[in-house]
Amino acid sequence: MKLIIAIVQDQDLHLLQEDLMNNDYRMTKLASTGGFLKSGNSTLLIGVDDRKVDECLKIIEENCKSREATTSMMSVTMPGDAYIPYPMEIIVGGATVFIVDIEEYIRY
Ligand code: 2BA
Repeated sequence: MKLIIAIVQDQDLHLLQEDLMNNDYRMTKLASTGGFLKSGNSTLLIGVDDRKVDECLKIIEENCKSREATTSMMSVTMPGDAYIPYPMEIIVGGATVFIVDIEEYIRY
């Protein structure tokens, strides 16, 4: 068994969860915050049989889209030590996925 940890954008969450539920996956959704943008995203914990990992990843890939985002966190140093924030375009990936081996799965 594996634990799939998928960090996804909030915009994709609803359809992704629906698709996973329709395909009989069990999951837990955690509200999370990206360390870089410091804005909200969602983390799904999905426990799956080894033979269903590929199918689950396909569902995640199909439902999660990359998007452009602008951040103004960067700054340039000007003479006199003034910091001027400037916008920076970044691409936020559709999903960041970690796959972890599960030693035991118990449901009481
Ligand atoms: P954030 O940390 O808010 O990052 C959002 C996007 O900002 C990233 O998209 C990436 O395009 C950019 N970014 C992040 N750190 C950067 C840096 N040091 N310099 C320049 N650009 C940077 P993704 O890579 O698709 O990541 C989306 C979200 O997935 C992240 O949100 C974070 O919550 C999570 N994540 C990504 N890699 C991770 C990792 N190795 N460990 C834990 N969480 C991760």
